[in-house]
Amino acid sequence: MTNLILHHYDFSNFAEKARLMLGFKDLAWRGVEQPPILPKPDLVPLTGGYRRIPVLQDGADLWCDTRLIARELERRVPSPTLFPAATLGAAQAIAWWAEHQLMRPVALYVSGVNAEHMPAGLHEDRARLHGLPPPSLEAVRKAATRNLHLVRPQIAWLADMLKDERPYLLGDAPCIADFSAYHVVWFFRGRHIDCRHVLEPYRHLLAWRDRMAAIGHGRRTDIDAASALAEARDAQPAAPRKSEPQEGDPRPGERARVRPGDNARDWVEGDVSFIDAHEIALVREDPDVGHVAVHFPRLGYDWRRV
Ligand SMILES: N[C@@H](CCC(=O)N[C@@H](CS)C(=O)NCC(=O)O)C(=O)O
Repeated sequence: MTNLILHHYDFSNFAEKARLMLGFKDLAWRGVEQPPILPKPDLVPLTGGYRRIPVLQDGADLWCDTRLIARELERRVPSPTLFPAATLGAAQAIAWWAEHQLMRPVALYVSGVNAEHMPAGLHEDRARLHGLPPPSLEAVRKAATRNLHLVRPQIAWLADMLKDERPYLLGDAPCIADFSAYHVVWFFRGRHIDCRHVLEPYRHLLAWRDRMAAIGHGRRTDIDAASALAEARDAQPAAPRKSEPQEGDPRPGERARVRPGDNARDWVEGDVSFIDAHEIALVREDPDVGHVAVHFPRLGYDWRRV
């Protein structure tokens, strides 16, 4: 019996990163299928407004964002490590680039090619997320070609990293750089129209992709959302570790709100229960699930005192 629950949906690439990290750590976990667009009535009571996928749950603790999920899994299962000391700086810089520069043009390219085959409402939902009006199918389709020109040179960078036949981006073992780049490459399989031909010129890249896929998803079973909500309701947030606030940070017990620093508009509000240079956790009370602790990474997120 495992306590870990992953809120995800099958075609989410960030969820694929989380599933693969769970496999790398040889963990058993339970999956809850969440909708890919709003409303998300079985997720928002847990997170207090954070809507992205995936979210990791253990009882009344929720970890938002795969960057923090990676750290939490590493804390629980240090070996094999996602963060080898020798390549830590390069690995995190590559991970940040892959998810913050490479991912969006890949998403727009693949979604554009598959414009007619995406789930109903997805284009509108994502446009709203970016503060844009609903796009026409024609506009979504046109974005594919424009973004392919941004995708190609960056895919070539990845291929160049692997040209000397090293098994993984930074050496003999997979690290966080591989997981963060892999899920972007995974997305090329598209939904209906396969986009993997873009990768075909790169033999070593394809071999790396297959090695990463072979890591697998660990031991997965599926449960329904009601069971996950009940587990949160029946639990209390775990006792927090000792906080190490930086200058200007809110202290444990202070009220604060947090949201992703890019285009998300919904703040999550609560009492700070833990804070250090990497993580901020807020305890909030929800009418459906009682007290829950919602953990966010620091980098890429904004916070305000309330
Ligand atoms: N930085 C986040 C990004 C997560 C993300 O953007 N996930 C996409 C799905 S792959 C998402 O949730 N999009 C909006 C939505 O599904 O509501 C992470 O690493 O978890």
